[in-house]
Amino acid sequence: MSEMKNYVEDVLALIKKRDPDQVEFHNTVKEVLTSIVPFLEKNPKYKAEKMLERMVEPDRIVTFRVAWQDDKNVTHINRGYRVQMNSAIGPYKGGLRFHPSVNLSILKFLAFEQVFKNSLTGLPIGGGKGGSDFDPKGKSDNEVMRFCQAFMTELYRHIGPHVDVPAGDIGVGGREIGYLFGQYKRIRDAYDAAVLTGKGLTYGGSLTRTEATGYGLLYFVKNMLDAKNISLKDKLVSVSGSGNVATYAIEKAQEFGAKVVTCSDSNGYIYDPDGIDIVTVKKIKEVERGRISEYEEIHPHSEYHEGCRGVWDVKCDIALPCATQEELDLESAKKLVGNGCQVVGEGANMPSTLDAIEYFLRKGVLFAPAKAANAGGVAVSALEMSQNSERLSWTFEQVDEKLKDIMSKIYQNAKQNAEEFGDPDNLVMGANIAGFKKVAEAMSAQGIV
Ligand code: NDP
Ligand code: 2IT
Repeated sequence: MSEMKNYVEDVLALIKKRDPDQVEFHNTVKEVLTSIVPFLEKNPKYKAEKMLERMVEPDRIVTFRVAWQDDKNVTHINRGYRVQMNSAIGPYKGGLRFHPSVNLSILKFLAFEQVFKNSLTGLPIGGGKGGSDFDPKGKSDNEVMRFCQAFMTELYRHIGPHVDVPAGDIGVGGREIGYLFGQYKRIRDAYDAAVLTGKGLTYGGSLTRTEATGYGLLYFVKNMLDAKNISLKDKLVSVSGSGNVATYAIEKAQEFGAKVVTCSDSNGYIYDPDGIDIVTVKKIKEVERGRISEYEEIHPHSEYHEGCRGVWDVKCDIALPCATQEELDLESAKKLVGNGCQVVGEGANMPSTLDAIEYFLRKGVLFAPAKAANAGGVAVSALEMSQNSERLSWTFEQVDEKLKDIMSKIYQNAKQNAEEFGDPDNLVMGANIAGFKKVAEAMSAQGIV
């Protein structure tokens, strides 16, 4: 084994020894580190500087108690977290996730991904992630508000426009950001607009932020397909999820002329042979906060199937996993490829398992990895921070143009690095090297920290 492969293996062994239960974190670190070996071989100084050991250890982790009362005055206790992973190139930046599955392993994996994703955007943002095991499902608006206020009552002391800027993720959308912002403002007694992104348009939010991740995913996939002279027009697309990312991925895929035939939630999936009706999805999920099974009642020709993994059994040309981590395993990957799928674009964070990614690459599937393909959301978050600093609001078209440009640059950067390091279609390696390079250079320049 080469010296750098050994180095990577040693660091992977170290994180497993330190935190044996953090499987999601181990998986994402393995994906990144094993793919940057060719870069490390050309830049041996990073081994001498113990760069990998430094990068896998968060700057700091905050965990705290969140006590709140439901509408019946019953007290509940949840756990809150913020993982401040790396601030080499800017203030910590990354979403908050409210979901019962949230734990330190999941947040460390998300924060680690975020560091390199944010680096790829070309904008000055470091990486972090946070959240809680609170489940917003079935809670009243008032309960969500009280939870958000209790959460921010502790979080506020750890964040700030130049320190750490949270945003949304699973279970945290415009409603939650509004309640969080209100509480921050009340405690600080100052209007620090850029302390959170994904804000409402009436109080410092950016146009296009809601659409940015889904639209950005399609801009990235289009760049990847254009380079191969493949058109999105009339392609059959399977999307998983029906939340923020999935909704706007479906909308943009349809604008590009593709036919999206599926969407899903954690209970099951919809197959609509006529193409998913995005107005219905928005009505069910954004307005009524309902379940995707209701789609079938409105469109009786469609089919609802229990079990979300079945979504990958549907024949498609392009698969866009936009729900959650490790939702697409090797078995699903084999089904997709067996049914003729040639393109995978990751809207969610780490939706494909490591063996699924390896299989896609081996089979010549054009694969757009999450940290590059879904970076549009955080990129527009950074543009929201810029607008807040300027005290100006840009138009939808202005922000959308910048988003397109950023996604195209991310694609080119990943592609160039894939070519330079000898595996031209391997955008996993290309994106990881491109993202790593900037953070490593910045850390190196700042001394031993
Ligand atoms: P939302 O909360 O808006 O939607 C999440 C969707 O995924 C819902 O349809 C949800 O279904 C489904 N889902 C959640 N957990 C599971 C699960 N365990 N199994 C199956 N389905 C599940 O979140 P987002 O759309 O914002 O986030 C989706 C993904 O995209 C996440 O991986 C997130 O980290 C990533 N992402 C988000 C960005 C953003 O700007 N929002 C930016 C970049 C990445 P249900 O209603 O049943 O829970
Ligand atoms: O995973 C992600 O990039 C996000 N959830 C968006 C983070 C942000 O700060 O906008």
